[in-house]
Parts: sequence; C-alpha cells; structure tokens
Amino acid sequence: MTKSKGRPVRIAISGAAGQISYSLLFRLIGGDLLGPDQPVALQLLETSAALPQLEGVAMELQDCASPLLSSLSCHDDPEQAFLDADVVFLVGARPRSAGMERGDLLASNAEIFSAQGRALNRVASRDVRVLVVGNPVNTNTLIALRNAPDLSPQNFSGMTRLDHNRAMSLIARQLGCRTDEISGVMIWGNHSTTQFPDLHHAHAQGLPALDQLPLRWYEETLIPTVRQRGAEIIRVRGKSSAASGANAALAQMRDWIHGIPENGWTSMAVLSAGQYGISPGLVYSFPVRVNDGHWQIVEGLDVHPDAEAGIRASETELLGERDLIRHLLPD
Ligand code: NAX
Repeated sequence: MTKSKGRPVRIAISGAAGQISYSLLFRLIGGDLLGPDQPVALQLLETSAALPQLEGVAMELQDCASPLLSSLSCHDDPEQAFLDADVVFLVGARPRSAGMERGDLLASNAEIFSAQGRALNRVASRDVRVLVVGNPVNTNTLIALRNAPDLSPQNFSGMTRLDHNRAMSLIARQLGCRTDEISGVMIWGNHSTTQFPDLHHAHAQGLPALDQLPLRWYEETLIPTVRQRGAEIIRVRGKSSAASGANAALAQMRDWIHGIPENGWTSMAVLSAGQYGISPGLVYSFPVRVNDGHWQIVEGLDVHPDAEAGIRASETELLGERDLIRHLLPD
C-alpha cells in the first residue's frame, strides 16, 4: 500500500452497520490506523436489507466533521465496495441462528466469502490487505483467498488478535505488570474453543512468564478463559464482544501495515505452507512477524510437548471445517 500525503487510503468494511463496525469506523476516521495526517476514503458494504441502518451510520460519520474523512460511500455490491481498496475489513458474516447446524453455518458463510473473494480478485488494489473478522474466521479466510487467485495469500489474514490480547491482559493482571512488558505470547490454530494459547516462549518483565506463573493457573485458568471468553462476554453483557473486537482488528491491521516493534511477534491466522507440520493449505493461527509490510510465520521455535496435542487438535478441527465446505473451494 502506498501512503502519500493527499491521496486517501481506500478502506472497505463489510458488515458496516453491525456492532463491531460501529466501534471500528469512528476510530478509522480519528487516525487510529494510519495516523493523524492520512486521509481515508470509506467504502462501506452491507446487505441490501441493512442499507437504511448503514445510511444512519454514514450520517453519524459525516457529523464527526473529521478532516481525515475524504469520502464515504455505501454499497450492497462487493465489487463497488472493494473497488481499488487498499485495506479491507471483512466483518460482515451470517450469524448462527436457532437450529442451524455447524455445517449450514459454514456453508452459508462460505457463499458470502467466496463471492467477496471473487470481487476482491477483480477490483481491489493488488497490494490490498484483507483482514477477515467474521466467523468462522479461519475457514472464511481460506475461502476468500482461494477465490482470489490473482491476489497472493500474503494479501489475507484472519483475526486471532483478540484471543492474543485476551491472553496478554490475563497475564498482566496476574503478574501486576503492563501488557507492553510482555512478549512471546502466541495463539495456535482456530479462532474457536480448540485454539491453543501458548506461553512457553512468553516473557514478562524480561523473565520467562512460566517461571513466574503457576503452571496450574496457566492450564486451568488462562487456557480455558481465553478459549471461552467470547461466550462469557455474551453471558455477562448480553451481546457479543464488539469494541474489543474492533480494537483487535485495528491492532492486527496496524501491525501488518506498520510492523511489529522490537522484532517481536503477534498471532495471525494465515495460510500454512506446512510450518510446524500443519497441513499446507489450511488457514491457521501462528506466531507471525511483519517484514517490510508482509507477514511471515516465525519458524524454528521449539514446540513444548504440552502444547503439541492442543496444536494438533485445532488442526484436526480445521481439517473438518474444510471438508464441510470443500465443494465451494475452487481448484
Ligand atoms: P453484527 O451482527 O452486529 O453485524 C454483522 C453485520 O454484517 C450485519 O449488519 C449484517 O447485515 C452484515 N452482513 C451480513 N452478511 C453480509 C454480507 N454478505 N455482506 C455485507 N454485510 C453483511 O455482528 P458483529 O458483532 O459486528 O460481528 C461480526 C462478526 O465478527 C461475526 O461473525 C462475529 O462472530 C465475528 N467476531 C469475530 C471475532 C474474532 O476474534 N475474529 C471476535 C468478535 C466477533 O465475535
């Protein structure tokens, strides 16, 4: 993505009338992604049925009088919304409804994300960054990138940054330190309850985190809390995570564009080429560095024997998801 003073960066957001977007959009026009001098052109996508609500959101965006908002357009056609887009947040997805089987959920989202993948392939900027937020994230990312053969898998990542942030926050609270004093946390696998939050390489205040944290707390509190946090938020708040999801989306995209400080890593769901024995062609969350604007899976880390089973279980779940929508993946 070329950033130049004056030329607005085109940002497309699907599901733009939804609750995550309601937290994301106002931060985008406040400069939280690209800084206080970079104008943005917002290209908002919704279903036809939600266009009236989207108009209301657009009115509120205009009422912010942000000098960074260079233009704003609302669409129900992905080809119009993604035209020349530099940055794309695929937030919109079909939620699970009562009685819906997991296979039906996967299939209905597969249709959305294959159509959006084809649209990106046709009209987006060739160095677009597409961050998939809508669930089921890993498989939706796989479908989108497989339907965009003229783009590179480098153009896509799925969001596991919220899981990563949840683990960071738990450690910080347990140790009484700041999150920026923690490094080396990683989330392996699927953005689901099979994900594996791995602290075996984590450090806090310069010391190995697991030398400071009871193993029992890690295994019996941190891992299940991170895995079940989404459901717990729904139970307590009555609605799913929204502002924290938008915050994580901004953080993952910001790191992808600007890089990660001090040669650290973060977690992103990206296409496996067989790293750590994960089946090539799956979208899987790995520890990731950013090099010159490109994500790069951190290779060569020792996988602790206690992590191995969790890493494999999440791979097995993702292979099962892929089997359920295989007929929708182009060759
Ligand atoms: P909402 O239901 O508030 O908003 C979703 C919006 O998407 C709706 O306005 C809907 O009309 C729109 N939409 C549906 N199909 C569309 C399509 N084909 N094209 C364009 N727009 C479409 O959900 P929200 O709370 O904003 O969550 C959005 C997605 O993020 C959900 O799939 C949710 O499960 C997922 N999440 C992912 C997280 C992650 O860590 N990766 C965490 C937060 C969140 O749970």
